[in-house]
Amino acid sequence: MAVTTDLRRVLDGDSVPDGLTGADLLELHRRMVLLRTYDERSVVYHRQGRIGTYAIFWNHEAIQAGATFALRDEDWIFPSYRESAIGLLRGMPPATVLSWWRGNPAGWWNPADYNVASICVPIGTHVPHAAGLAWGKKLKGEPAVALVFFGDGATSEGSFHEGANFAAVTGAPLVLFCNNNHWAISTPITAQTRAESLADKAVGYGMPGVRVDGTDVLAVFEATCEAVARARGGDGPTLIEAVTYRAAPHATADDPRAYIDLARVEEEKKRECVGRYEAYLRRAGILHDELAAAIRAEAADAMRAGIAAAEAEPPADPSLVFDHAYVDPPATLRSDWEELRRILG
Ligand SMILES: Cc1ncc(C[n+]2csc(CCOP(=O)(O)OP(=O)(O)O)c2C)c(N)n1
Ligand SMILES: [Mg+2]
Repeated sequence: MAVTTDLRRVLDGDSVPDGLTGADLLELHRRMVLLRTYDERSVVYHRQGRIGTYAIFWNHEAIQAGATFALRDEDWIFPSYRESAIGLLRGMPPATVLSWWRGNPAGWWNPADYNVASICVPIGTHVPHAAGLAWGKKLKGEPAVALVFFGDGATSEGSFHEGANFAAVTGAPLVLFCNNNHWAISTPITAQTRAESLADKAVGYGMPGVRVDGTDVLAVFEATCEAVARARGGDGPTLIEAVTYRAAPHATADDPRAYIDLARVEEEKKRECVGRYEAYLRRAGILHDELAAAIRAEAADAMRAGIAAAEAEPPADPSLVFDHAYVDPPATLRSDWEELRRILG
């Protein structure tokens, strides 16, 4: 039985992955700080009633920044709700993502503008979409690859299996990126699977499976580079399992004290990914106090401008809920809409 339990790590030493310059190392830090700031501000905005329910990704910034740094602009990203702000790393304004969480149409983007697919809330249903897009790129002879993010819980869904198998048999240039944060809301990984590692599931599809420390941004980057090179070189998909721990509630609507081991959460927070990488950069003499403060201030300014722009958007027209549901709306939908319009005055 294949058991892939070794975790790939880079940050604990002082080596630098091949091909990364000092400027690249700093850019990775800037991206992680932007994501961290987005996430922490979003929790505050939620508490202030300025955005709706929000899926927190604190301590998952290394996964998101590290994996996408291995991509080219023509490569596609398929996010789940956990990677809602991934578009920021492709130049999407914070106001767009904040508008999405405000339920405002200003938050809908054209995926082709950024090569970032819509945020997927149903668990795993975007895996076949990503496999299909990647296969299409191969059929057209275009060099682009697709990378799809999903969680440990998604590996129990049919869509994950269908997408993984489809990508394998078609040799699609796809990276299947699993964030194993040990929880699917209140379901622990021990109740999710009897497999010792999620990476081992790759064996069943005939693709490589690798396991990486998901709080080590350079290890995530390296592992993703290898998977992307395989995909682009015509050798098909790879499954990456990034091992992390969910150090925040599932979302702002969740209270994990009912099920989580709070001592473990505190332990995990001590190794949180942004601080670990910052310490590495300081050891290497690349980051110092003044620069770190400037990077944080830049991210905070972007968020302040973002929420102001999102709040300046006109409120959504309620008819939108009805407009996009059916090509040929049934009569009952029309009467529902007329009733709502009467109520709204
Ligand atoms: C098809 C489907 N079933 C159930 C849900 C409800 N649900 C929302 S989040 C979640 C847990 C998913 O856990 P995981 O895949 O580990 O991702 P994480 O939230 O940890 O990032 C579930 C079951 C859903 N959104 N979609
Ligand atoms: Mg999970």
